[in-house]
Amino acid sequence: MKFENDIDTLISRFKKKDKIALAKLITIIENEPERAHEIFKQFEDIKQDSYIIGITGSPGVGKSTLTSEITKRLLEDAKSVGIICVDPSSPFSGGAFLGDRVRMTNISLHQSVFLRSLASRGYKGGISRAVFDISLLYEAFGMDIIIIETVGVGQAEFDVFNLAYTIVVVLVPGYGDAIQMQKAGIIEIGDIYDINKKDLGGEGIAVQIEMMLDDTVFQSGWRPPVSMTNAINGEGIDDLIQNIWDHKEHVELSGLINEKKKNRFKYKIKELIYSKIENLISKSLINEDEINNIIEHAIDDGKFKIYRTIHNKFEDVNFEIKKKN
Ligand SMILES: Nc1nc2c(ncn2[C@@H]2O[C@H](COP(=O)(O)OP(=O)(O)OP(=O)(O)O)[C@@H](O)[C@H]2O)c(=O)[nH]1
Ligand SMILES: [Mg+2]
Repeated sequence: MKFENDIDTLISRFKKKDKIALAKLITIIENEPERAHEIFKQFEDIKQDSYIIGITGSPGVGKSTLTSEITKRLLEDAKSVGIICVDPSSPFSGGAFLGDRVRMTNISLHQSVFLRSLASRGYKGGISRAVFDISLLYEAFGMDIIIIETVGVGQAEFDVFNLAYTIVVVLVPGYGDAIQMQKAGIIEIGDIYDINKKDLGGEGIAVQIEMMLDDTVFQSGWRPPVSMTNAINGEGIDDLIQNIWDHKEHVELSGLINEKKKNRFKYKIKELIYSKIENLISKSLINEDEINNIIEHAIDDGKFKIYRTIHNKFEDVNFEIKKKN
């Protein structure tokens, strides 16, 4: 089959570090996740482990600018870098997608850098499936470092962080009350906090975070450090990178890295099962059209009658899941 050959040709070009082949394989994996295994089975002899860094924070805090500054420094150290930007076209940041492109174009032209932007919706098997598979491709390509940028709102983006080894949470001055951050759950996921746009202040929020960290018990023995950066002129970036290396060392020396690696796959397996179940449900129980049909009647029939409709429809539903041996 022609397509088979295409994959074979792409893979042999990929193994010679052809970035166009990498781009094409990513596209195949994005659009046809069920084919990913055909690609990955040809990489079984590859041992490369990339170190995976997640950078998260509200829209517009400077994640992309930081990512490109960090990448520039990594290139000076002769490291190769694969970048995945999730949801750069977020409606909150209006047009940031273009901004990402402009900011990141310079670095992404470099032979040792590859950048892929993903919208957070519209992927079969979900966004984290796509991010997981693309990160595997980057590893096979031989990237030393992988950076995943996400806006960290919504479950899908949070899930992405099961996939990274070091998570940098980026905040900016004026972001508001630290309690709000705690409520948003963002404070719990950081291994490192970075207050960007220090040219606009930021001492206040730094103190708040330090106080919050003082009140927290860290079972892993790692207390997240807090750095302050100006991503535009590069101030503080070296400190931030040092914090990343310190955390990497902690994760590696404590053996946590193996837990994190296992966790990536545990997460992957669960996700696969859930997506199979979801497929099964929408194929054989109820699809989007039927759901729309039911809610369409909710307005005419009244909100209480819909309870009866739903009850009647699903009362006798029973599932039997059989496992193939
Ligand atoms: N004053 C100041 N502006 C900054 C700094 N870092 C980034 N910016 C600006 O903040 C804006 C947003 O930067 P991005 O890097 O696109 O932010 P982001 O977090 O990637 O944004 P999204 O991907 O849309 O969530 C841009 O106009 C940057 O030039 C900084 O340290 N100081
Ligand atoms: Mg961005």
